[in-house]
Amino acid sequence: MDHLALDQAARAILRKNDRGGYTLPTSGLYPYQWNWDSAFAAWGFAQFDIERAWLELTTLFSGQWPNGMLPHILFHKPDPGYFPGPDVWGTEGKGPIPSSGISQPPVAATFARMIYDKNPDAGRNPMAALFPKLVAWHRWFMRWRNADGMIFITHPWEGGRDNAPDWDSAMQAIDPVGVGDYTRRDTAHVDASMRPTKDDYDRYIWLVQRARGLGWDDAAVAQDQPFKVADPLMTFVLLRANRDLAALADALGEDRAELDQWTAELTAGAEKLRNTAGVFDGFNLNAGHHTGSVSNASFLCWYGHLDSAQMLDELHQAFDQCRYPVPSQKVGSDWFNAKRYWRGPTWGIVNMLIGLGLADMGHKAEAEELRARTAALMAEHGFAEYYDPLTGDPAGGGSFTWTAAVWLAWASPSNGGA
Ligand code: 9WN
Repeated sequence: MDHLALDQAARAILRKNDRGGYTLPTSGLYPYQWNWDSAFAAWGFAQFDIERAWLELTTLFSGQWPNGMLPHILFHKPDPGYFPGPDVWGTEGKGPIPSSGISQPPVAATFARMIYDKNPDAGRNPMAALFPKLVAWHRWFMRWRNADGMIFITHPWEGGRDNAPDWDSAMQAIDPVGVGDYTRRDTAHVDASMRPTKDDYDRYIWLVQRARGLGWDDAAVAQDQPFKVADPLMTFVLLRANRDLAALADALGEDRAELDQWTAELTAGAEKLRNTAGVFDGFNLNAGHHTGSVSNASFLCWYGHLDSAQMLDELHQAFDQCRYPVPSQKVGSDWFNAKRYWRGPTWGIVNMLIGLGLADMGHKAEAEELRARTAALMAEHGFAEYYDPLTGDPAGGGSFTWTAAVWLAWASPSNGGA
């Protein structure tokens, strides 16, 4: 297929997964609206239907809780195909529509800015309405997920990288006693070898039950959850998003002082995520140590506008080791598994964020190399959820919204590259 035919195929995936005001990540495996998936979907739609792009973000924020938290899943319509559903989360009365009780990486402000810049006339009204909601969401992170400028997560699902090795030490410290019987649905859709293990799932559900027992109270969850890990992806993503929100404040004539202060705080905090090897890494707050992992999140430093010669060297190693970088775990590490989700596979969305950061920071050759290899991966292996970084084999769900969006907005030769 040439790239124009692939553009058409990617648009068709977005249209097929469209449920009106929101887009499913993929039908079957993920039958609801997911937070960061929708932000990527909006940026994909913006390449050919700007109105639909704004609608995606507007619908996402229709699920925002009064405390500013924007849930990671909005259960617009019941669907037995996914576990855990609203009955397990037990968040009744917390938000305007049924939802999970945790958030997800705040990429929305960055894409809102890019969509706005594409067509400021079309964007003025929806952006003006979204601006205070984005500020409230970021303020929620700065208040309840902020450890001295490092953004932490209280559940692996909150970080969007469910079974990343960054969480292993914190997960192993949990004894999921009393979690009870439950039936997973994910392994009915996808081969179990590509998904988190039962040990992981027991802890995922146990952590949900525990936060539910705390009444989803922000202070109690932030203080008492045994799982608290500062996350490079979350920190770099919010850092970048605060900067983008400040640029939007200028465009809308709003005050940016608070946003600039957050940017300064997170820039200082991100430095603490550098481990002794010079790699940006998770930090287990309860245990007080880095996790020792070189993940694809480590390479988001440029996206947050921090440069690092060490990370550039790691990136060149990843280019040498993998035909289709960037692996979610370094090839050769004890944790590396080419097919198991966030423990090795390559993810198009993270590649795009890395590529945008590299281009911003003047690493044009690396940005273009990454874009071209990601384009080859998708052209040869379709729009999968994730891929084996060595062979390119597609893994997880197929016809995936955010992968199609990444093709349209970044990887496809049609949009001029990085
Ligand atoms: C749990 C939808 C989501 C992504 C996450 C990804 C995966 C869910 C799951 O799918 O997580 O939220 O059930 O595995 O890890 O990043 O948003 O695509």
